[in-house]
Amino acid sequence: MSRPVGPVFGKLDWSVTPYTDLLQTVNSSTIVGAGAASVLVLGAIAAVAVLTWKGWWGPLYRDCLTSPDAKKIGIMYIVLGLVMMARGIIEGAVMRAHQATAMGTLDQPETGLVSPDHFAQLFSTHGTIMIFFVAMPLLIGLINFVLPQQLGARDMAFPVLNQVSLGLTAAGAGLVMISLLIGKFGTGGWTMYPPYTGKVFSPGEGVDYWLWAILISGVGSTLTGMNFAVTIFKKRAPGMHFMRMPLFCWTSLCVAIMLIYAMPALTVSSSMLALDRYAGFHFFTNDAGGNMMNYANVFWMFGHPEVYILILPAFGVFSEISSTFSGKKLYGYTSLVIASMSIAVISFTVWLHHFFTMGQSAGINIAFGIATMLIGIPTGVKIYDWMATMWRGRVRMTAPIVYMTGFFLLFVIGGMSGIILANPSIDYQVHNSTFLVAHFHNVIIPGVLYGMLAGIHYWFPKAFGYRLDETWGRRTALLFVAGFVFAFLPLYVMGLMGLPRRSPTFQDPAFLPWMYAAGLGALLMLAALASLVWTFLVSWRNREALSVPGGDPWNGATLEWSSPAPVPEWTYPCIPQVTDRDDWGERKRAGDPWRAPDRYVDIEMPADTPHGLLIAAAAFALGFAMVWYIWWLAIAAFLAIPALLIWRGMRVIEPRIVSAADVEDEDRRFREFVARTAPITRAEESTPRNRGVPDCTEFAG
Ligand code: HEM
Ligand SMILES: [Cu+2]
Repeated sequence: MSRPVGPVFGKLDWSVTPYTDLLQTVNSSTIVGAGAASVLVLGAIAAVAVLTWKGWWGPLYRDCLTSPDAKKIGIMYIVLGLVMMARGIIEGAVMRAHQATAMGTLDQPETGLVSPDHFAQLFSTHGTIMIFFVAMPLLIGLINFVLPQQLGARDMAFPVLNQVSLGLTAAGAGLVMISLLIGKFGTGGWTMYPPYTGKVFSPGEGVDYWLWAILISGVGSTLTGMNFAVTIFKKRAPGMHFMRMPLFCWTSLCVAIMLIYAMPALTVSSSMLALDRYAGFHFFTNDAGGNMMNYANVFWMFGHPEVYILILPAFGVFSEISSTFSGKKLYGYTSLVIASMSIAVISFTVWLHHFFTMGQSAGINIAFGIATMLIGIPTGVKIYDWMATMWRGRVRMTAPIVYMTGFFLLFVIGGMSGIILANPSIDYQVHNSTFLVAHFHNVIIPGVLYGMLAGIHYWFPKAFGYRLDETWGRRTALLFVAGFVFAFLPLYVMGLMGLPRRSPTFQDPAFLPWMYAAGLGALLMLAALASLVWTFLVSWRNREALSVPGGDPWNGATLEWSSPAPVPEWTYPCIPQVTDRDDWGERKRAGDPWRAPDRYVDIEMPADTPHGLLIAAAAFALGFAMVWYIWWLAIAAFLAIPALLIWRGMRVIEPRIVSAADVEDEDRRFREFVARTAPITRAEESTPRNRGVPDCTEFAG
């Protein structure tokens, strides 16, 4: 529907909230809609109340929101990703609940928990959130936290730009969140294909919410890619040659390069769609010479590399933990480097497999089908390398290893179904069915979700100084694995039986048992989410017993394990001189790894600044104003961004100096702690005796 545009509030009026829908018609769909909006409002009120009651506004502002420290920025990204993940998983469960109750008849197709339009909004927000505001923040956050530490650097190359990137991502997430309460989200799926999402078929604000969330956060991710790349090229510690970098740094480099080349394609396709919608262009319209295939091509030029942007950091995590938790050197380092880089490169040559059925010739389909299958080779190499790493190691079944085992079992199935889909003639049979939904969840959940959760569990002590509870950690991991099996394997079957994806209804009772199984899986996923929250809570309550000030709780080999936990803001008292791959491990082998540096110097840290926060606020205002046609606000916000940049550019910004004496003081206390603490063996790692000081003589790997 088209609304009148007022001068002050644009298209906004009181009728845009889901409460209006509820007042007009009371049914399960409007109740779910109003309920979701209420959760958002109550959650925001609760957050404000807690911050005020505890007096946390000041610390939040000073220590987090204005900090350019990559470690803190990383943690904020991860918190953002986890909050959005809660929404995404709940939406997944609501969709499963809907489909489990959605068997209609040909005369009366519309049944089930939510209305068809509401269902369409759900899969659109769910997909958008999971890709852009869960997977991306989790992996960018993890890289932010880990990469500089592993490189032996103090921070990213451009700390304030980093802050801005986080702000832009959060602004995009905020737009998707606010669409729960104000107006509606688009119904075109996470890809928002035109012409359906053009002005003619989608006149409301929904597609615009998607567009601005994507445009704003997309710029943030492009900047992040540049920041990561420059950091890797310029900020490695002396002696850290490329072939000495830990594998997680290599996969971060792949991600950086892919972000730089892939994200702009998304920005372009979204900008063109925005021009169609706002300015009457017809790039993708049905008439006047528009052609939606241009959208499909440009979008997937981003979209396919994107899925490898999502998966490669997880591959990095698995490389680290397979080696650490089996107490062995990573098998096939060079082949893993080559495999990662080949995946990054080949991933730019396969985009057409997302639309095999959209009209190109068989010859073109074959070329892209073969390119797609090729990716299986480097991926297979990796799986073998990790298995060889663990082979004959003394593998400790920690939570990260449970995730990794789940990944081994499930990801291979997902990869195989990908190879099946890569065959164009098979794709013709199952494309757009729930077979595809099963396939991509089958790679994305073991890959991204398990990988990131394994990484969070692994590096958590470095960030907060205490370990996560192992028992609950393992339970969470097992629940995520079991939940996946029930929620998604039935979708393969239903897809082969002919159920299209995104179906708000179906009429064949043969689907019902599979729908119920999938619904049970979604319940298990919800239980896993609750168990994850519980893991954090239990560990926090138990933080004294779980604390590992020694900083090396898993007897690791890479540099970040040489610092205390939690890691100080300057990370290293002196920038380390690297002489080997797995430098920290080699130092353990040589004996006396915790030797103090010869001398301490003053450390320059970037000064805190509110720029990221202000730019985020301006970007959010810009997006919101554009969605609702509030032109004055859009212009003001649009001008505010360059004004903020110029303001920063005009000022002389003094770095903050941490004096050598302070650094020495803290470092000495750390080394004294290590010296007087009894080292523990790997067998005792998950007992309360683990204080983060491992027995170095055990370090054979
Ligand atoms: C954790 C439990 C999850 C559940 C229960 C779930 C459930 C669903 C359901 C029911 C759909 C709609 C299927 C259809 O079109 O028929 C869907 C779509 C989708 N999901 Fe999930 N999902 C989960 C996790 C994830 C994760 C972790 C990601 C990515 C990181 C993800 C990404 C997507 C995407 C991209 C779509 C496609 C949206 C579209 O059609 O445009 N999901 N999911
Ligand atoms: Cu693809």
